[in-house]
Amino acid sequence: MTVSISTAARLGDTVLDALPVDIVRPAYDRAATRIGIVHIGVGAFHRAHQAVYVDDLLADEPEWAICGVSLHGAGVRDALRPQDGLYTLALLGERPVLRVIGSLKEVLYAREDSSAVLDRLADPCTRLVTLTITEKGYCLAGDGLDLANPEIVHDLASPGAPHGAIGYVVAGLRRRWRLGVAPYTVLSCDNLADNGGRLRRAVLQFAQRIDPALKDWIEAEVAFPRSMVDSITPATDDVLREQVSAQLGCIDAWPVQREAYSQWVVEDRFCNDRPRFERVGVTLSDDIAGYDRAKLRLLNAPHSALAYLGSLLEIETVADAMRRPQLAGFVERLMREHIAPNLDTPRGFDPQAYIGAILERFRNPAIRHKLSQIAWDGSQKLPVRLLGTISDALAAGRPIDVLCLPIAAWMHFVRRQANNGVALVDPLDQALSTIGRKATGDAQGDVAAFLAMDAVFAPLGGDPRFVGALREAYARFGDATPSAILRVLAGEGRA
Ligand code: CS2
Repeated sequence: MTVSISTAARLGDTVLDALPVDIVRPAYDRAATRIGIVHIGVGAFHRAHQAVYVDDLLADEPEWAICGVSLHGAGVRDALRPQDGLYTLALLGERPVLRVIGSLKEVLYAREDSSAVLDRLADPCTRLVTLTITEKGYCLAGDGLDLANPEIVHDLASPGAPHGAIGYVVAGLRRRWRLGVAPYTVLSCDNLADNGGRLRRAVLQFAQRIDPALKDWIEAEVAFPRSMVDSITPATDDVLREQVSAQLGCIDAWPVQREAYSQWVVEDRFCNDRPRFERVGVTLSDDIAGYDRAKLRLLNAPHSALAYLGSLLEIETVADAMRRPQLAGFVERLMREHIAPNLDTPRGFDPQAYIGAILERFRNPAIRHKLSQIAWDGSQKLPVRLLGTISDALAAGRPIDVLCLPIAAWMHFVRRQANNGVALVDPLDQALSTIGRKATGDAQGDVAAFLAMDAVFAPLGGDPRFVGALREAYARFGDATPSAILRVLAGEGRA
C-alpha cells in the first residue's frame, strides 16, 4: 500500500503505531530494552543481518539491544538519531517485505562520541562486542598486525584515544581489566577465513605493545569466536529511499535492503553471557572453519570473478551478468570444477547443492547488486577468496590456469580504471593506480609489478608455477576489450 508522505514526518518511536498495517515492526517494548552488545562498524551489512537477528530476540531477551559505533563517518548516526535508531529493512524476496528494525538503541560516531564509546565498552552490561569493519579494518599484514598501518601507529601512540577498531577493542578491555570487570566476548562478523583467530592475534599483538600484562590477561580470559555471515546486501540507493518512505508514509533517511536468505554460523565459545542466538535461527557450532572457507571460496570468489569480468564487459549488476551465457557458464564451471575439488568441506556438506543455491541467488532479478560495489577492495578480498584455493590446488598438483583468470581480470580492471582516471575504492588505491598507469599490456612486466605487492600476494607471488599461470591468463585477455574477454570465457565456459 502506498500512502502520501507528510514531509514533516520522520520515522521514529512515536510514529510506529501509525505505520501501514503491512509494515512489520518491533514486537517488543523498545523502552524496556537495555544495551548488551556494542557493535563496531554499523554499516548496511550489520543493519541488514545481525541487527535483524537481535531484533527477533529482544521480545524474549530485552537485555541485548545494540549500541552501534561508526568509526569513519557521522552519516549513520546523523541519519538514525532523529529516528530513535529505527530504520527499515527491505527484504527482496518474491514479494518484497518492509520491516522496521528496533534493535539499534544507540548510534555513536567514535571520532565525536569517543568517551561515550569507551564508557559503553567498559560497562559491565556490555558482554559482547561484535565487528563488521571489512577486511581492511583489521589492519593485517600476512597473518599478523600491520605495525606500519597509520591507524595502528596512531593507536599505539595514544591507546586511550584510539581511532581504529583494534584500538577500541583493546582500550575497552584495558578499562575492564583495570576495573576488575569481566571481559566481553569479541565476535568478528566479517568475511575473513578464521576471522576470530586473526582478530585475536591482532588484538594480542597490539596489547603486547601497550602492556604485556594486559596481553596475558586477554590471552587467558577473552574469547574470540569465529563466525560465518551470509546475506547479499546491495548498497542503499535513492530508489530504495524513495520507495521505503512512500510505503511507510514517513521519511526513513537510511533504509537497508537484502535478499531474503540469511545465514549466521557462530562458534560457541564465549567468555561472558551470550544471547540465546539459537532461538532466532543462528547456528551455534563447535567447528565453523569449514563453513567460512566454503562461503568465501564458493560464494565470494565467484562474486569477485563476476565483478571484474562483468565490469570489463560493461555490465552493471550480478543478475545482469548471470543473464550472459558465457559469463554464467564460466562462473559455474569455475565453482564446480576448479574451486569445489580443492575444498575441504564440513561433514554432511554437499558442495554441488550449495553451488546450485548460490547460482540461484546470483540470478535473483529482484536484487540490483552492483558489480562496482563488489569490485571494491580487491587487494583485500582476492587473497582471502581465491589465493587459498590456488595454494591448495598447487599443493595437490591440480591445474590453476582457470583459477588465475579472475585475478588477471582484476589486474586488467585496475589498469583500465587507472587509464580512464577513475579512482579505485581500495586501501592500496595509490600503489595500484600507479601500477595500472604504468602497465603496457605486456604480461611479463605488468604481472611482475602486481606480484611485487607482498601485502596481497606473499608468499604465493614467489611461486614460479603461479607466476607462469597468471602471466598466461593475463596474456589471454589481450587488450581486455569485451570481445577479447568473451572469447576467453566462451572457451572456458563449455560444460
Ligand atoms: C560481496 C559480499 O561485496 C562483496 O564483496 O561478495 O558482500 C557478499 O554479497 C556477501 O558476503 C554475501 O554474504
